[in-house]
Amino acid sequence: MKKYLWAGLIAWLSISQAVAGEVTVSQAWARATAPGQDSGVVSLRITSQKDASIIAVSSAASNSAEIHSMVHEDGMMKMRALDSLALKAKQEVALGDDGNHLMLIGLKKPLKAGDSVALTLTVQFSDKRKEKVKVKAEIKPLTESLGEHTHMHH
Ligand SMILES: [Cu+2]
Repeated sequence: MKKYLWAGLIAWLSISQAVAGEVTVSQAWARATAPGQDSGVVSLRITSQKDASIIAVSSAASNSAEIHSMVHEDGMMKMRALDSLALKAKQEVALGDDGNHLMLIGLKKPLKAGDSVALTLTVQFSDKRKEKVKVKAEIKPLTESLGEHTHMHH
């Protein structure tokens, strides 16, 4: 009788752990768009407790969302869409730094400072289990140092 109780308790514990979420996102933000700009870059920091990868990004704010890396090609920096981005267990990955960034393509309306933009990251763990991670990125004012991201797409 006691054995069954323990089995039940352990099963319950593992379920509640999965629900608690093994992926945390912090410092999510995007820069406001300039007039005529139809894409935006979201910066964020993400940590997974287990080996995993981001396999998809989506946002209701844009037609599509992609993870890009910057690559040197023919002496020029170009952006390349990644199918997935690896997350090593307990290692923070910064998107928006060192070339990798998250891009909203085909914005349905401009990103305005003070608003926020919601996106969903689909993370898959090495055991094929998936977790959808909701992210709310705060939109910060546009400044002079916009970067080249938005110009290199076209
Ligand atoms: Cu990009």
